[in-house]
Amino acid sequence: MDKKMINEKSKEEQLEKFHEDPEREFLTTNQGVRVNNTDISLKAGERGPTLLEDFHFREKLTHFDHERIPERVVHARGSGAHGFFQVYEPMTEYTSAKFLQDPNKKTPVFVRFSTVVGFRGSADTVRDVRGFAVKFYTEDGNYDLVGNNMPVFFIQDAIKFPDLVHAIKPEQDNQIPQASAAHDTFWDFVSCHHENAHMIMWVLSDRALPRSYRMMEGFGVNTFRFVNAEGKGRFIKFHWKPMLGIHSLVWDETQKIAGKDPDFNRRDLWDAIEMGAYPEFELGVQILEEEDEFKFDFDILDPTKLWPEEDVPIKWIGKMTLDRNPDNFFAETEQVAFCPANVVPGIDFSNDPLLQGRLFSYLDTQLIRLGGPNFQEIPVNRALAPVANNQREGYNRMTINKGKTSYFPNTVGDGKPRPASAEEGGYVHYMEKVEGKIIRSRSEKFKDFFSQAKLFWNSMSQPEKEHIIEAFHFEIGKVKDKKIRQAVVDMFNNVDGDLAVEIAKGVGVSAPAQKGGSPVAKESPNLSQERSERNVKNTIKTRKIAILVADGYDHKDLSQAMQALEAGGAKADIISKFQGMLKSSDGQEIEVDKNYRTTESVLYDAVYIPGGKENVETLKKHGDAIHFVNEAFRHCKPLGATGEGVELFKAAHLPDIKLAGKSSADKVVSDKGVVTARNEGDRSSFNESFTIAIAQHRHWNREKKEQVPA
Ligand code: HDE
Repeated sequence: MDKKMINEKSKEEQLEKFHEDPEREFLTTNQGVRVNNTDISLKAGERGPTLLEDFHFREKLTHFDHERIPERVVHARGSGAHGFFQVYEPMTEYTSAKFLQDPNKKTPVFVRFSTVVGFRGSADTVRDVRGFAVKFYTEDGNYDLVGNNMPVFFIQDAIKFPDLVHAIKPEQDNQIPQASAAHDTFWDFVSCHHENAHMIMWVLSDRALPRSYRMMEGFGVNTFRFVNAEGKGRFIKFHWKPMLGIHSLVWDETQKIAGKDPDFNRRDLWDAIEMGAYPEFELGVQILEEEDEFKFDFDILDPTKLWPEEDVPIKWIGKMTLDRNPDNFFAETEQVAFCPANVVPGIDFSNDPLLQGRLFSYLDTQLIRLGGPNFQEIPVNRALAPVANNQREGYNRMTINKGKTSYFPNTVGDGKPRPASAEEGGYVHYMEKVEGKIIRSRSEKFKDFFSQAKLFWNSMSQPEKEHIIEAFHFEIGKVKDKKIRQAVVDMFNNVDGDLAVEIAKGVGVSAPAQKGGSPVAKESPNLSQERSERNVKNTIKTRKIAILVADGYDHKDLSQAMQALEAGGAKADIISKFQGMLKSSDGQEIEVDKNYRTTESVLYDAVYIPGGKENVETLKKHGDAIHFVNEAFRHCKPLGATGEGVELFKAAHLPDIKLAGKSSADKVVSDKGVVTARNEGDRSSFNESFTIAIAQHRHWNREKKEQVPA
């Protein structure tokens, strides 16, 4: 492919060459021979043994027997999507990377989102870090930005990674528990490594329970470098910001979804792209001049630290749009191979000791996972930039290298392919001056484990703090060994004394003898999802709304609400006791999308009940409908009802909620995310208020929700 011709369609066109046509009429063997029977094996007599000469039978079974490859050591469970990236303005001052120069250029990307701990078939909504890996197919070669949805990491040095992963994965004797950190070995590891403290705060926060892959931030975590054409380098950190805002599920809900729809996040990503609601993320960079390297009270090479935005602002430099689902999960999402060492001219590494280890590990793991050194020839991994070198042979080599030479320098092959100078686009490593004794040690600033954990804690809103305490109660409550529980309480006493007391209260061990805590008083509100100024809370785009209906519903109510929801880009489902058609009070009909057996309130963002006397009388008798409303209320979701629909909320006994009464003075009542209107004239202002409530996502101010029987 001509380097200059790369556009957002280039990768799709390259992949097309490898597509098999599903329309083909005849079944064949792998040799292209038409098969005449694929149901009955060849036998010696009707009741006799199967014959070895049945080549089709043997080939079919042999292929099947070899269909599995090892899952990823970590990040085994994931979902992928194709898309493109566009920079906002030339970044020439900072980097020579070509895909960051021309705002008219659309560089194809493939993204894989993942959980970390669970096996390939585990549930999506577990408490975990999410992977956020992006492969840019640039004209200079592939660039992989292999990040997570949290800006820091557990450990400071890659040499500890096998210990961390062994501790957090299911325990080695009985392989329990699946996709969960809530067990002895993990918390034993944590309490033996206080450098985990900051990351644990993130993992126990709502960040670990994203509502959608489309609604979470992404971070490059490690410190990288931008290098411009003059060779000037600057330290950078990468950020991704979701255009739909940053939203989470609540813990109880995630547990239920894990059973009701273990593919929740995968389905959400797939459906959004199929619907044409393409997920979008802005790419941001924090840029730090080299002379400022030692300006901070943390070491900028320490991956357990973030750069507070108040000190180093984020510059938003471009946007990524995901607009195409993969054609084949295995071929693309499973076989894609990311590697932080895949960089292009203009992007370089730092001496972050975690990054340095990562630069080795990814290529190494692909060699076994994808069966040898030729995995970059797998279609999804192929560069769009031309590839030419003297690497040859190995398992499954696809390229047929022509000519005689496979060495350099040569005269036989006209000296080609030859190294390129910097001007010709050759990658030149950043010329950093390095000096030091060979030593196993880290710099002094790496040893401050608690300041940023406290910064994170200070930055949380009250409900977010409560969620973190509840998460500690779950995670540490599951630890059998009291010694470990106590060690965790004592460890977090170094972060915040009150937090340690609250943790101890829930897990049956002593509060610390002396209340401790880090002296840090600073806050960084953008670390909070609730307080972040860049969180988007003015759209209901792609939110899922459950509408509970029975025969005799008020047609006008229902159609007006549906119109308003759909106009805002939300997706409404009609839910009833049985699937089939429902009749309104004036004889209109509507088709039911789901019955109470096939869906649940946990799968929706909000619930709406239309009017209609008969409708509501029936709903009141359905335990499922009452439970649906109660559960949504308990999970702090927006609820809306019009006309007689308000009666269902009364029957559900929502504590301390003001509902619209019959007097016209009441009009639309919006109380803690519960929006109600009785009179017909108030429908449009109801729709407006309900939309605002949905855009808020969750209403944490329902103090008495614990009294709800859901
Ligand atoms: Fe990874 N990581 N990692 N990691 N990582 C892998 O590579 C590793 C780390 C991340 O969707 C593995 O192909 C080491 C931080 C993502 O395919 C493996 C260390 C961050 C993915 C590996 C880390 C990540 C991986 C397993 C510590 C955020 C999934 C399979 C030094 C910046 C990519 C594979 C995908 C996958 C090694 C820490 C992100 C074993 C040694 C920090 C998103 O190579």
